[in-house]
Amino acid sequence: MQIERPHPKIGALVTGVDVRSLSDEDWRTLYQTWIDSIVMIVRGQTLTKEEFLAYSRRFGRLKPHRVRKTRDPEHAELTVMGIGTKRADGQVNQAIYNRGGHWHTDSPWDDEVCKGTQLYGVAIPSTGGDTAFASMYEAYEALPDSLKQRIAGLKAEYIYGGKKREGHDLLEPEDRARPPAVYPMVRKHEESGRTSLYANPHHIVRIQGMSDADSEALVKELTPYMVDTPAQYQHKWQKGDIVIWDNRCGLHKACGGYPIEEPRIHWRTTIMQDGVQRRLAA
Ligand SMILES: O=C(O)CCC(=O)C(=O)O
Ligand SMILES: [Fe+2]
Repeated sequence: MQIERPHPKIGALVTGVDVRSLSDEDWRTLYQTWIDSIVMIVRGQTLTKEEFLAYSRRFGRLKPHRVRKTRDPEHAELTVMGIGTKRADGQVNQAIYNRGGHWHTDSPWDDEVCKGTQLYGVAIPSTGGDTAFASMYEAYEALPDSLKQRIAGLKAEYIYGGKKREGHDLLEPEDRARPPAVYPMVRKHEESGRTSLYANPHHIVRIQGMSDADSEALVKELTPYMVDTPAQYQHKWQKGDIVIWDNRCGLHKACGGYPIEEPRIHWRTTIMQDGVQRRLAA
């Protein structure tokens, strides 16, 4: 097994391993590499859905995604991304084509902490379709002390799609009115012990205890620290890549820009963190 870390702050590329037959030592190394690098690519895999699920489960408890429409019919814990980018009338279905196309963390709207997300590249377009990642440890580090003090102790509320309810047509009607989940804006990672900024510009609805205008202004002030950090990695997919990212300390976005007539298909699992309190808005 070889591990490359081209950027010291974010990203690791693992080659020369088959995740179906890992030694205990290689598994421990992989897990720690992921915690250290925020986003880890394991290249060159050939997996069935069951094998992908079994490997994903090693990282933690899997949860079926709130978007029921894109769950695999036989495996609720597996979401199939990228099916149906074109509507019957030939128009682009933006909710599918552009899914994840904003800087965000996954499932901040869930009352349970979402530890990680794992994608397996099934069909990769010839150009475009990258996924970008940014370190929220570095975003926090870069904040001026005055801003660090202003956000200390603040909590924010999140719902699926944020204020604009983007992507709500992917949700079933009964899932559209769920209460917001609450997350501290400065968080200590439960495994690395490091501090990161958690503000997720896409799914946020408000910062608690602030007027809408003040809350919006503060998120606007924080956003450049999150999205312009030099601690970024842009992944160019290859078929057979498994990419896992840590939602507790990173943002990501789908970069789009791939030909609509070419398939871009990923299998996806959502990995939850146990032993942390549920976080519903009071
Ligand atoms: O398709 C991508 O590149 C990322 C999609 C995404 O944001 C997700 O699966 O959570
Ligand atoms: Fe995402």
